[in-house]
Amino acid sequence: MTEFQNILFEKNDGIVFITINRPKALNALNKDVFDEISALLTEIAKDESIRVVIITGGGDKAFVAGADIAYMLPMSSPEGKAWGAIGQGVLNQIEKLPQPVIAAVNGFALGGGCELAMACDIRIASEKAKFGQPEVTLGIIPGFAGSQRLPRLVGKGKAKELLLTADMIDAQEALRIGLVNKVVPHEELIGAAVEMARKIMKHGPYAVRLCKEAVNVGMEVDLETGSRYEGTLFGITCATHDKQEGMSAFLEKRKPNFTGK
Ligand code: DAK
Repeated sequence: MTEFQNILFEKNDGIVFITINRPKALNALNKDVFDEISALLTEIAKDESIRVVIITGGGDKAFVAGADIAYMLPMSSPEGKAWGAIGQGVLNQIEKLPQPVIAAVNGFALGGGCELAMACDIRIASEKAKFGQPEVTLGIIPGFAGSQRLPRLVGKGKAKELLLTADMIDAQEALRIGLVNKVVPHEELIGAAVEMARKIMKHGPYAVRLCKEAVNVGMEVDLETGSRYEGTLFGITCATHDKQEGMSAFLEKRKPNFTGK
């Protein structure tokens, strides 16, 4: 894969680690960062040997402290709209990636950083992590769908409170309101993300992909339409080798050997 300036990536045993790496600016997001993440995700989506992606932040302070404020300061209205489309596009790419994506939130996840974490399938937070949508303190509103994903995760009332007060919350509060799945000691963060990745990787890769898709699609439509969609995907799994293997293994009291076919 290509060399990058703003992100690091490493592939190990079916897991790809992406590190947003601009620690001097607390990993703030600009177009270059998004272009690099997008190019890497395009490659990852095509690579069936990659089973889970883990995203974290470089340095010891931040996951991502937001969109880059210096980059946004001179933006005109059309430029701001275009910038929003770039960020939303990459976050949608994360959400729709065939493989599950885990955010390992190692510090500040503010503004665009919180939005990035919310686009991931699962969020594991270090006990040092802090979350917030401080856009209104800058005279703007979220632009990478934070006003849309936050209420879907924590409910309308809590989302409005966080968006309107710009309060920064700690990892335990994020856990309490359902913004993160798990909080772990800081030094155990990557280990916890890998442990969860390995748990997912034990299962049929194709089934895992379709499960992610069923939830993503179902959350945006009514229950009946979502259930019908789930039924279609279930039907597809019935045609797979992995379904034969998984069910035979259960009946034969052995571990399944899934191939993703
Ligand atoms: N952008 C640029 N630089 C940042 C940054 C950011 N978001 N956050 C931190 N930095 C830089 C600081 O300027 C500082 O740089 P130097 O002065 O060393 O050159 C360096 O990182 C270290 O930061 P601090 O010195 O401030 O570190 P502290 O530990 O004192 O404070 C902090 C950490 C995270 C509490 C603080 O840095 C902070 O409040 N940062 C800003 C957080 C923030 O407001 N984030 C939200 C950004 S707004 C849209 C599209 C996108 C968005 C909105 C609309 N449209 C298209 C409509 C998204 C908006 C955002 O994300």
